[in-house]
Amino acid sequence: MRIDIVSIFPEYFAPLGVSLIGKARERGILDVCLHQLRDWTDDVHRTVDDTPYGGGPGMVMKPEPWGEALDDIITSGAATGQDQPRLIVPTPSGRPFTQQLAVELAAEPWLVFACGRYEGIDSRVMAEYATRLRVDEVSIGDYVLAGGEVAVLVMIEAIGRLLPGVLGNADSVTDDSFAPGAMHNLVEGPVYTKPPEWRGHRVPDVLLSGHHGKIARWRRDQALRRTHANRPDLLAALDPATLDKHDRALLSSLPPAPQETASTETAEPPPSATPHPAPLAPAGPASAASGAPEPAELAPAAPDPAELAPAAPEPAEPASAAPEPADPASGAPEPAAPGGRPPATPAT
Ligand code: JD8
Repeated sequence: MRIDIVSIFPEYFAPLGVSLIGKARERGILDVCLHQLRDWTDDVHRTVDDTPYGGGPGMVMKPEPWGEALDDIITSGAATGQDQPRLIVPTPSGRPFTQQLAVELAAEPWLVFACGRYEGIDSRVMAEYATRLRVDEVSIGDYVLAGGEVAVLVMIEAIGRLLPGVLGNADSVTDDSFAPGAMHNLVEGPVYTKPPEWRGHRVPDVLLSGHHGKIARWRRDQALRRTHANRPDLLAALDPATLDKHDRALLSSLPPAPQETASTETAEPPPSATPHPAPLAPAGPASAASGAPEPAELAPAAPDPAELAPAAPEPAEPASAAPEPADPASGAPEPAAPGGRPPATPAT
């Protein structure tokens, strides 16, 4: 698969040189081409934004640099024998990016991602390319980002791991929570590894029992409890035909109307902000519900005060004239932190 990304911050995509996606690129499964949108401007300031027609806060990305950039990129692919790409434009007003869409996009030979900033891209860009390509405006979730770059990282990780040869057989894609399979429409339960006791926390005995039937049943119970606690929306959408007698008995033993989700269709606020009791939830850090702060409210229609508002019609973000960076597949090692702590580099 070929992926082109157009952004005023191509440095944002350094993580694509690392881990699963970095390896897929080394193996030639994935070809990622980064492009600096400002390379398709012709003024000395490399201007990509202008004031919004109709007034209002912030700035809008001008159509001309996008047109020049996308025309060149599409032509370059056609020259290398590729067909027309699909154009993906992240925006909070787009259609939801789901596992189903990730699967669909993973089957495409060529994707182009257009990363907006400021108040977004002049809508005529999407209208123009929709006459030639399949264009999807897509949202990764109900919260407000400052631009499309992080959304594209999310989508490429979800798509990239579905490409043939990217995951080992041990990580088979087929048992994903949202993939078609046994735990269809349920989130996964807790997982454990050695040692059998850590800081006084025991691994549930059933997992050490070697009784495969009991283990499968216990795991399904845990998945149902967690789905009930954290994702009542998924539970409500469950096909009752996929529930056995034991499932139904378990679910009816759980308290009704658990905590609020991040759903935007909530008409009225919950009667109490108190976290639900979850009397049967497993103890320990596996319970993501406890202590979690309230999710930020989605307010995409309101002007975003968090956004850096430019005082003048100049770029709000510094016009880094940096050329597109070479793929930093391996950075310099982190310096050791004082106090003998290991560096705060997450393992992959
Ligand atoms: C692209 C500009 C910020 C958008 C004013 C400040 C996706 N799930 C998602 N949340 N936010 C985005 C997203 C936000 C973006 C851009 C994606 C380009 N912004 C603007 C309009 C309202 N804010 C996203 N996918």
